[in-house]
Amino acid sequence: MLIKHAPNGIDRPFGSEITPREVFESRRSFIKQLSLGSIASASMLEMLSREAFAQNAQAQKLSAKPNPSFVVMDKQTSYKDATTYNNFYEFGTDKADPAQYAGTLRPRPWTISIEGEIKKPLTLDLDSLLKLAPLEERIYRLRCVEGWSMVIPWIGFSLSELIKKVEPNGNAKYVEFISLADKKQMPGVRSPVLDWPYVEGLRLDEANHPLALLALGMYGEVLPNQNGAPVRMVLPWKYGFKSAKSIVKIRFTKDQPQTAWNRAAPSEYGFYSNVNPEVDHPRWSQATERRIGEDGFLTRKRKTLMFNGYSEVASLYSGMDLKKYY
Ligand SMILES: Nc1nc2c(c(=O)[nH]1)N[C@H]1C(S)=C(S)[C@@H](COP(=O)(O)O)O[C@H]1N2
Ligand SMILES: [Mo]
Repeated sequence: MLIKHAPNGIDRPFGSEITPREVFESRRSFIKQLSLGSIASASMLEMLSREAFAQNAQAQKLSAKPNPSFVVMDKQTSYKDATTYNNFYEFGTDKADPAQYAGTLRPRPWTISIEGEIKKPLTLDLDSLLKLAPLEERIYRLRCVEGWSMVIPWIGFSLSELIKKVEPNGNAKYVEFISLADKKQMPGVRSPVLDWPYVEGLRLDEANHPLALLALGMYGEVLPNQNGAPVRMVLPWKYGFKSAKSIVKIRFTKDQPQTAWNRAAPSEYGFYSNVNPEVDHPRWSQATERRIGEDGFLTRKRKTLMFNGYSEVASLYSGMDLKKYY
C-alpha cells in the first residue's frame, strides 16, 4: 500500500491486511479495465486510490478467513442496523447516540497494554495486534441484557492467542478489560451515568475459551467507531455488556475485577452475566428476545437459549449455581 497518511491527517494502519473498501473495489474495476487492454501506470493507480480513500476514509477492508466452526446459520443483521442501534455509553445512552457522536473517537494511532500477573507484559500498537494471529471471520449471535439480539460477522482471533503470548503467572485468575475514557473524544464520559472507565472482566478459563473473540473488524471492514473501534471483546454466550469496546488495557489479576455495571447496580448485573433464560433480570424476564431487523408489529419474539445457544461453554460452570452466580 502506497499511502502513508490519510488525507485528513489521522494515522491509520496500512498493514497488508487493510485496504480501504473503495480502493479495493476501484482496484478491481481497474484490473478489469487492464484486462480489456487499457493502459495505466502505478501512479494512476495511486491517484485512483487517494481519490477513493478521500471519499470514504472510514471504510477500510479487513480480510479474514471464514472459520466454519464459529458460524451461526441465523440471518445476518444488516450493517445499517448493527451500526445505528448501539450501546456505547461513552457516547450517550440513546441507541442512536453512538452512530451520531462516535465520529470524534480517534481509533488510530492506538496502543493496548497487557499487564498484571503475566511473565511478558506487552504494549501493542494496532499493526502488531493485527499480526498477532491469523484473522478469522466468525458469525456470532450477540444478545443484549435489555432483550434484543443481533447476528454479526466479526473479524478477529481468539483472545487465547494473546494470552498464550504474555504467559500468565500462577497468580493470574482473572482478566480485566479497560476501555478508553477520554472526555475529549467521548462526550458521554462527562456524564456520571457510569463510573469511568468502563471495566469488564472474565475468569481466566473463560477468557481462554476459544469462543472469546478479540475483535478488530466486522462485515469485512475494520470496526466502525460506534461498535468499539479499534479493538473490543465479543463474548457471545454472555450478555452484550460483558463485551467491552475500544479497549486500551488488559490486566491479569488475582482477584475478581470490579466491573462497571456490577458497581453501578450489583443486584441487576453480576460478574458472570451468562445469557440464561431461567434467571430473570430483577425488572424483566430474560425468557425471550427481539431480533433486531425482525421487529415488525406482528413478529413473534424468539426464545432465548441457555448460554445464547453456545452450549459448549457449559463445562466452565459445572457445579455452579447460576442463580447465585448471575
Ligand atoms: N466501553 C463500552 N463497551 C460496551 C458498552 C459501553 O457502553 N461501553 N456497551 C455494551 C453493551 S450493553 C452492548 S449490548 C454491546 C453492544 O455492542 P454493539 O453496539 O457492537 O452491538 O457493547 C457493550 N460494550
Ligand atoms: Mo447490552
